[in-house]
Amino acid sequence: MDVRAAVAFEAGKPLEITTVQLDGPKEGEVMVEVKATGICHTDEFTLSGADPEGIFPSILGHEGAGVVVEVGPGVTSLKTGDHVIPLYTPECRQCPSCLSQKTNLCTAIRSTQGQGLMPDGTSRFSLNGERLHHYMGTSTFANFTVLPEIALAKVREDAPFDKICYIGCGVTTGIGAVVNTAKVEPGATAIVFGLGGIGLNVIQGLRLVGADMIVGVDLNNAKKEWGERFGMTHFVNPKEIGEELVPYLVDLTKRGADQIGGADYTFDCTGNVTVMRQALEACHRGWGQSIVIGVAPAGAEISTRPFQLVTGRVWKGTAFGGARGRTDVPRIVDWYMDGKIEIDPMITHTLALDEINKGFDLMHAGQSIRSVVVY
Ligand code: NAD
Ligand code: AHE
Ligand code: ZN
Repeated sequence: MDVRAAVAFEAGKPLEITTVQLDGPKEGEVMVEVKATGICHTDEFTLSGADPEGIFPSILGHEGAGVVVEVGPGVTSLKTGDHVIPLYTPECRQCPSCLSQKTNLCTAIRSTQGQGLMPDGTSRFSLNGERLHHYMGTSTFANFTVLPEIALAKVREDAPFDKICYIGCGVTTGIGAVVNTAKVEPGATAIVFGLGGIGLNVIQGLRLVGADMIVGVDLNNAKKEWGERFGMTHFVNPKEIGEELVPYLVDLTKRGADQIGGADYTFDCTGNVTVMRQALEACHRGWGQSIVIGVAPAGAEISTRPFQLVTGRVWKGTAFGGARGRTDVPRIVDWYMDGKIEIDPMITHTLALDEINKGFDLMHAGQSIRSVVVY
C-alpha cells in the first residue's frame, strides 16, 4: 500500500516527504497506523551521520503512538483497533536477556534491527521497487509502519496519541533512568547535565521519587525556568563557572556534617563525553553513581582517572531507562493519565508531517523541548 513518509535519503540532508510503499505484516508482525510521533535527539544524531549504525535510505522515527490496523499470522497478543506504542527496545520475554531479569535489553531481534531490517532479514518499506530501511525497528516517520508483535506495548484507549507518543522514548528514558537504573531514594542529591527532552524527564523522575536537591546544568540559561517547572532546585550554567565546574558542583552538594560533597546521583543527558566525565567526577566519593544516558558520536570515548572508580564512584549506562516496554510502558501511560507525571508542557511544538524538518531546526536552535508530528 502507499503511505506518506519522511525519508532520510542521505546523512546530513533534510528529510524528504514523499509517498512510499509498505508491505503488509508477515508472521509475528503487526501493521500500525501511526497517529503521532515525537522527534528525539537520537533521530537527529542518526540523520547527521554520527551514528555508526546509521543506514540510508531509511525511515527514521522511534517515538510514536498509533492503532493496530492489521495483524500477521501467529500474532496472539494484539488485535485490530488496539492502541499501541512502538518499542525500539522490544520485550520478547523468552530470550536469555529477558529471562535474566537483569536487563531490559532484549536480544531477540537486535541484530536485524541494527541492520534496518525486520526479523526475517527483509524490509517492508520500498520506493519504486528499491528497498528503504527500517530504523530502530520502529520507523514512526511514516503514517503506517510494520513492527514485530514483541515491539509493541498495548496501552489504554483514552490516552491522547499526541502526548503519549513521547513515552515511546523521552519520558520513559528520563524517568526510567531514575527509577529503574539508578533506583534513586527519597532525600537524595542529584545533578542532571543537559536539560532537554531527556533531562527534564530525569528531573521530573527525581521529583517523583522525592529527591531533596536537584541541580540542573545547562549551557542555555533559558533552561533554568524549564528545569524549575519540573522540580529542579538549583541551576548552574558551566559558561559562568569555567574550568572549575566539578569542584563548584562538589561544593554545592555538601550537606550538613558531610563536608566531602558530590551528588549521590548524576545523569548525563547531553551525549558529550567531556560532560560524562564531569558527571562522574561530580559524584560523591564512596557511593555516587553516574548514569550515562546521552548517545555519543561514532569514535567518541570516555575517560577518567581510575582513582575515581577506586574511590567508589560508579559509572552506569541506560537504554530506554531500563524499561521493559510491554510491561512498563502501559504503567507509565497510567501515571500520565493519573496526573503523576507531566507531558503536555514539554511538547512545545506540534507539526504536520510536511513540516518535520522544522522540528529538527527547532531542536538545533535549542528552541523546542519536544516537537511532535501529528498525522
Ligand atoms: P536535547 O537536544 O533536547 O537536549 C540536550 C541539552 O543539553 C540541551 O538543553 C543543551 O543545551 C544541553 N547541553 C549541550 N551541551 C552541554 C554541555 N556541554 N553542558 C551542559 N549542557 C549541555 O536532547 P535530548 O532529546 O534531551 O537528548 C539528550 C541525549 O540523550 C542525546 O544524546 C540523545 O541521543 C540521548 N538519548 C538517549 C537515550 C537512551 O536510551 N540512552 C534515549 C533518548 C535520548
Ligand atoms: N546506534 C548507536 C547507539 C544508539 C543508542 O545508544 N541508542 C539507544 C537508544 S537512544 C533513543 O533515543 C539504545 O537503545 N541503545 C541500545 C541498543 O541496543 O541500541 C551506536 O553507537 O551504535
Ligand atoms: Zn529517542
